Amino acid sequence: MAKEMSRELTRQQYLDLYYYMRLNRAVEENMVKLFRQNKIVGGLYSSLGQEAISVGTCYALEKKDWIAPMIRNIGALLVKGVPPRDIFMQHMAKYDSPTKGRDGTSHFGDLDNLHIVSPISMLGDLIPVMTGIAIGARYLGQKVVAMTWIGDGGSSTGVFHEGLNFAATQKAPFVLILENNLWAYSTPVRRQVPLENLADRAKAYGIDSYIVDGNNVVAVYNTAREAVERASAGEGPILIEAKTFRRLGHAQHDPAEYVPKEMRAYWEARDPIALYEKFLTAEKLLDAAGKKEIDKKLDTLLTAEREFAENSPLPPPEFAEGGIYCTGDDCHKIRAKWERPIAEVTPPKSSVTPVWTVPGFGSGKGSGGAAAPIHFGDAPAAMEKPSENGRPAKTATKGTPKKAKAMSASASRKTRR
Ligand SMILES: Cc1ncc(C[n+]2csc(CCOP(=O)(O)OP(=O)(O)O)c2C)c(N)n1
Ligand SMILES: [Mg+2]
Repeated sequence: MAKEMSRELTRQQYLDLYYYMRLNRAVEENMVKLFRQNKIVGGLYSSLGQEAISVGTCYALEKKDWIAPMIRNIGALLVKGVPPRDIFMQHMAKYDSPTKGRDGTSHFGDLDNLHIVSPISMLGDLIPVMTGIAIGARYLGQKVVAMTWIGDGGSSTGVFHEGLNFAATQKAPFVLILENNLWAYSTPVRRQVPLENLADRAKAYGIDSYIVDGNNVVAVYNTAREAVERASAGEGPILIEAKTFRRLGHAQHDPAEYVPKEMRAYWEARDPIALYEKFLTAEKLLDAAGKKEIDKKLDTLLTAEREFAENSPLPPPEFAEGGIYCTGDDCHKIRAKWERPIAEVTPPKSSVTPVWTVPGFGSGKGSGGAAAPIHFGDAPAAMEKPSENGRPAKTATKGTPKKAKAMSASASRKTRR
């Protein structure tokens, strides 16, 4: 559990968390209306009751940090700075949407400015991708943290385990939020994982984890902030299990009649926004007038954003044939942003002294016929004497009996395995 759940926030931070949770909910409520008017062309997922997780975790990041949201993380997109109109237009496949109408849900990102990687539908795949972002950024000299989210169901995919293990071995500055909302489609978590706490999965990779009440936005924020600071300080990846409940079906088509009534009633009484309003009122951070002001602000904003989205045209048909293949600079201008001298990691600095050479290795037609150096393994080969610096002499093969040479080569292969 988080050590410092009582970390004090500024008044503005408390109010920001409230505003973004309300915005998250209002954007999704607007989309339900659009869906029922047949204006949303793709599937529509809901994070009702889970807003504290998307908002509290993403709010713990800085602008330079990277996220990859999943379907129930619209709140994270909003905190990162995506305008609601982009979310509306994306779902309505409008021409002015980030993907210019090519997608009907939230498969879009912003690599240049907001540092958002587009979601990948294959559950778990974002874990190795975001690990790559984290270690790639470290290589470029950037001090950033990468974050993504996964469900209880998604935590049983193979790539979840491969990815988290890879992140752990690389000590990646990466924070993984596991939203345990008790259901994966119609499968209850207890029927797919023989664990009480999914945070225990972290033990298998030797990384730290936290368990947090996913319906308490301050607890979520404090836990995420601590994890982000630790990952950023080089402690390696951290897993946070946020316990919550999926209040609606998997998507709009699913009435979720398989959810026991008592379970629903228990969680409905723990609505994260209602709980937080109580806290803010008790702490005198919000009163009726303040709440009214936020209601009005949200209403004005979302009316304008929705109107903009509705007035955006659908893409022209001929547009469908473009943008299929990357055509270089006119497709995108992604360039590595070095924040350290490239010379630090490019030859000759980064080259490795050959450990030993094997005659004939790599001496194909195109080569000069010389023995190629072998870089693998730092253990001395069985038939070679270590040199003074502890490494086998580079020229050990010269004058070595044939048999010994063969064994030397096989020893190098063995070391590699
Ligand atoms: C590898 C993979 N398998 C199956 C699916 C289909 N699928 C999409 S969402 C989902 C359920 C996910 O449940 P969970 O991870 O608990 O997330 P939640 O929907 O509860 O947020 C499934 C099976 C998928 N997208 N990817
Ligand atoms: Mg789930």
